[in-house]
Amino acid sequence: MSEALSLAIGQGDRTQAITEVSLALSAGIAPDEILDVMRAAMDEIGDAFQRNEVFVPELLIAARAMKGAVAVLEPHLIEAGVTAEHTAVIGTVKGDLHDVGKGLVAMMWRAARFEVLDLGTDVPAEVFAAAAVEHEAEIVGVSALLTTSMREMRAVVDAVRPTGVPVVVGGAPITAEYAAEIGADGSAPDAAAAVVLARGLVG
Ligand code: B1M
Repeated sequence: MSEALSLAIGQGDRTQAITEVSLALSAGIAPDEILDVMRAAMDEIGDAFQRNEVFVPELLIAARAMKGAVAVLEPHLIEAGVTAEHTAVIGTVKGDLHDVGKGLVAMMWRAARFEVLDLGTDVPAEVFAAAAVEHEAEIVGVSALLTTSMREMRAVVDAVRPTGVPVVVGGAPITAEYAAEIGADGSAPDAAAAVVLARGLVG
């Protein structure tokens, strides 16, 4: 499974990626194991991009294939029929269009019984703050994948602070030190850790 799925993501073949995920699920492979294969494939294409071996269109179609395949996995990762116990708002900062990792965090939070309002990408700080109030959120999640856009996180923390809702941050360039520096209430290196963090903050 892993080679064919990895290849399908790398080549941006959404249909094949979906087929491979369905086959892997039918073969009884654990959903989180399947997800690990897809994440590794995305890392590979990111590295190839850095070496100038692939370009933005290839990244884009790889992300589209990944999102299609994640949609097939989602119901298997989320317990059927669970009722939400907490509320959260999540989004990617202004100036940043990366949404695959943010989508995974949203999905894992839903699986952990959070009702999640996903604001999408390129979200201004004041929109996070307004949504936190409007949806009576217990936590605000902020994602950034670029060393340039991560600076926007400070604006989000500052905008949300008066609401009293805790803000957690994450994304490839984000460290615990950076989160502390901008006054965030926590950070997580991956979607599974984001669940532990969110649960800890909402009690
Ligand atoms: Co872009 N991109 N990209 N890209 N892209 C990166 C991030 C990059 C590292 C590639 C590289 O050079 N190796 C690089 C950033 C370099 C840097 O800033 N240091 C980069 C660049 C440079 C760019 C552009 C500037 C390229 C250009 O135009 N010249 C441009 C910027 C556009 C913009 O946003 N304004 C750009 C564009 C794009 C596409 C649009 C083509 C596409 C995104 C499509 C989409 O998301 N719908 C894209 C892609 C696909 C990537 C890579 C290849 C893959 C990202 C991804 O989906 N990873 C990426 C390289 C890489 O990551 N290896 C790259 C898989 C995902 C599961 O992981 O998002 O890290 P990730 O999420 C993880 C954790 O980070 C964490 O949990 C997730 C799951 O475990 N996490 C959180 C994320 N958010 C969290 C929030 C939390 C907690 C944890 O709490 C709230």
